[in-house]
Amino acid sequence: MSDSYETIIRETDKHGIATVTINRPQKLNALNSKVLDEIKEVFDSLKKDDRVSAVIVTGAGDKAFVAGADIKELRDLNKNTGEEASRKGQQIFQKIENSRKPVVAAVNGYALGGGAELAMACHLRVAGSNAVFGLPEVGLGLIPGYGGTQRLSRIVGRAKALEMILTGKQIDTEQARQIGLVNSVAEENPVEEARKLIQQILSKGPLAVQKAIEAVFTSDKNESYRTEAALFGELCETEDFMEGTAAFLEKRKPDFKGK
Ligand code: CO8
Repeated sequence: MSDSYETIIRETDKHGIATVTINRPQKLNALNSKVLDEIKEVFDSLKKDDRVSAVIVTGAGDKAFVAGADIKELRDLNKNTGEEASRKGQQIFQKIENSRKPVVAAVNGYALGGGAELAMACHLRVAGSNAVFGLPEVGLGLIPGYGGTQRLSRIVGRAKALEMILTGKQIDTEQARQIGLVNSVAEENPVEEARKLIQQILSKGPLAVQKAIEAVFTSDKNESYRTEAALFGELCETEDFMEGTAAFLEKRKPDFKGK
């Protein structure tokens, strides 16, 4: 079965494993409002679809999983709309995490900023040898705003999370595996590796699998996500944010003033 969206491809195989492919390869699958709306739509529909038992999320093309939120769209945000946009994205990503059907990210290239946050909202992550993870937001005068400050700390621990968030540095597949950001590394195709992992899970008691996911995520608190969104919004009113995003679009180094 295959459904098509404007920026997403949704397919389901005979085992009930759905694949959601973010499909904007010319912009390295960057998350604009349309993509986010369609991620919400597709996860609402997957939840209701009894033929679907598990989901793989991946990116179109051979270069990127998702290279982040669309920086061009970020430029127009102010304090209020920035906070709102962050909350909206957080709520969409929470839909993924709240899925009781296992969701595995198959990371095939750049997973930066919002892209890394999307991968972290999935329950498990499989990476190809060309995967690159990073939270480059501070280089744009921003912070992660789709739950990354919370999820990265939970997945890899606060010290490693802080190091990645404060330096904005990129790490490769092997480094991501070493710190536990990636569950397994695909020799060849990460989608096929994700499928194998899911097949192991689907051979277990389906109700137990659902309850296990629910139990593992039960301690996550909403308040910390609200704080992240409010801080993200505050930064949208700074000169550093205007400079950081302008510098990216003009393909130059930013000149931050701390204002
Ligand atoms: N947004 C918009 N366009 C993008 C993005 C992006 N995040 N990433 C890549 N593109 C575009 C480029 O502008 C380029 O477009 P064009 O061909 O029209 O110039 C095209 O994709 C191809 O990219 P490059 O030419 O840059 O490809 P390279 O191979 O030279 O570089 C990189 C690949 C290193 C991945 C580079 O594209 C890059 O650094 N991208 C941006 C990465 C980044 O900073 N991501 C974080 C964005 S901020 C974020 O995600 C915040 C999340 C929280 C938001 C919360 C509320 C809204």
